[in-house]
Amino acid sequence: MEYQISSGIVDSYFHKFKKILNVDVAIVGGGPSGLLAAYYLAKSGQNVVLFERKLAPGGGMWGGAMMFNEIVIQHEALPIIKDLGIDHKLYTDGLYVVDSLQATSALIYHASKARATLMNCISVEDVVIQDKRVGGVVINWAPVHREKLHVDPITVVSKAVLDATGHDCEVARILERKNGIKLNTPTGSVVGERSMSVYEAEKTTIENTKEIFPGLFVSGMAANGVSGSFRMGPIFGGMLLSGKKISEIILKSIHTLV
Ligand code: 48F
Repeated sequence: MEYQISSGIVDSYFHKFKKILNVDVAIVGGGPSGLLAAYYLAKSGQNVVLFERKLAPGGGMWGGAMMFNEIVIQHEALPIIKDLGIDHKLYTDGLYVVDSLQATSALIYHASKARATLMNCISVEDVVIQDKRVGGVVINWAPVHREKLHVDPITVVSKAVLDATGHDCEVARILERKNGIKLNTPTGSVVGERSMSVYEAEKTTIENTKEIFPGLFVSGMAANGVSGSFRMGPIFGGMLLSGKKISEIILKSIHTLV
């Protein structure tokens, strides 16, 4: 019995790992925008992997606001909430309140059920450059980074990479720092996020959701971060709409590659 349990896990894990070494889309970061992009892309038949360095994907959605486990969604994002079967209550003026634990677990469940492969405890530390475009990611165990162990990584190739790393815009920063290239942002570099301005931030999150370098796409707070827009705190409609928008942009881009 002990042997079967261990070998079942090892066989199944490495089968899964092999499948994600060459994918259509590699998503970095399991916050709301990354998870929703994973859901829509997988649903439309793409081979998708999402890497999250923490034990649980979900990013900043679990914690609501100051650990009050409720979040707010504006009416524009209601079709997505309904699509995922998440309970919602109208509070005022087109703003709905949602239980943050139910919303986050629904995003994880639906992405996984649509057959996106979710890989936790893995950090993306670099990108692959092929033919002057981003063609994949370089990964390692998150504890290897935390312990600063000198261990070489593994490479995953993909047709598209999505930076959904939130406030830190980690993938875009690595690409820029290591390669001296120009990004499709107002300054050509990662501008960095500005202070709180909810209305403006929700609007620009969607506007800034785009391809910023051939093969590298941004969504969610990373989209606002690279283009120097504002933060918005515990309202999540922009994150969801950004995740949906980037899935459509990536799909189009993959079709033009073929
Ligand atoms: O920050 P996060 O939730 O991303 P998001 O989709 O949503 C932002 C909101 O949660 C909130 C907000 C809006 O209301 O302001 O902050 O933009 O999730 C990003 C995830 O990426 C993981 C990180 O642990 C988090 O769960 N992550 C970041 N860098 C890496 C990474 C990396 N290099 N490799 C793997 N995971």
